[in-house]
Amino acid sequence: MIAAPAVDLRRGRCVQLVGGRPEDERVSLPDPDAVADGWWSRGFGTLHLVDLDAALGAGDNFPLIRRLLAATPAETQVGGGIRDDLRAEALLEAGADRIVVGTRALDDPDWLARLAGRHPGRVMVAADVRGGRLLRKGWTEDAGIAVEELFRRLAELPLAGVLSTDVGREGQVAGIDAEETARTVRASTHPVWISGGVSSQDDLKHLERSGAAGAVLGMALYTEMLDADEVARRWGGGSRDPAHDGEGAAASGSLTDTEDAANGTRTRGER
Ligand code: AMZ
Repeated sequence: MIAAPAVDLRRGRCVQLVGGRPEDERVSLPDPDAVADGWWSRGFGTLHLVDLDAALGAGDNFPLIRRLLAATPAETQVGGGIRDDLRAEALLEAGADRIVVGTRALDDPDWLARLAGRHPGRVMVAADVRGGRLLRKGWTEDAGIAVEELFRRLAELPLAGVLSTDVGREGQVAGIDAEETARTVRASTHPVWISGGVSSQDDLKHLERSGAAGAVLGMALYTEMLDADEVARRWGGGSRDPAHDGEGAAASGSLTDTEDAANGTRTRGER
């Protein structure tokens, strides 16, 4: 299992919201480039980027995302406001390893099938859930479909995975619903990433035992409730030990990196 730090972007800053509500912004950092660099250098090999303005239909952070994708050696998944081919293709061309689609994937199964068919293994579907119901448009509207039904619809598509976010727990640092997340992992034929409320190493161990492919970490990392170095060592998906760098790069298939043991910095290799 991989743990990926969330880099949620709003008005050019890296933020953390509680429950996805823009008025409840608890973390706001002015330099997302430095944040992304920081997670990589602490040992996280995958970053989860979200354009909150685009998800909420209030502008976007596309130039910033393009810059982050160009600069980071990390594997990346990007979501938020991907509702047409233009934006989906632009993000993939800009270097996103995977794109995460929510609203349009729920509204338009044919569009999703075509997108996934063109980019097998590079599209994830976001299942943003509150009380068993799926939400759309920045978590502001009920999508009118149940999670199980969505998973049934997705079963045959060549997706990279599904990302299940427990909206009610997002930003609360109160832990996951262990039973519910295990049920979600079992319900999908695709690799399942879990997001929302992941706050402790016990949560991560539980998700790993349940068979989750990944966990997205937000508030618990930014508030240092989770020890980033410990988490990265076990679940970062890369190793800061130079002896393992070649191995990790080969396994991920998308990056080669080297670490200068003398000064502890990583240099970017070919993607
Ligand atoms: O915090 C929010 N209000 C929020 C958020 N984090 N709203 C949407 N999102 C994320 C979803 C998913 O990864 O978790 O944006 C993505 C979906 O966006 P869209 O535009 O495809 O529905």
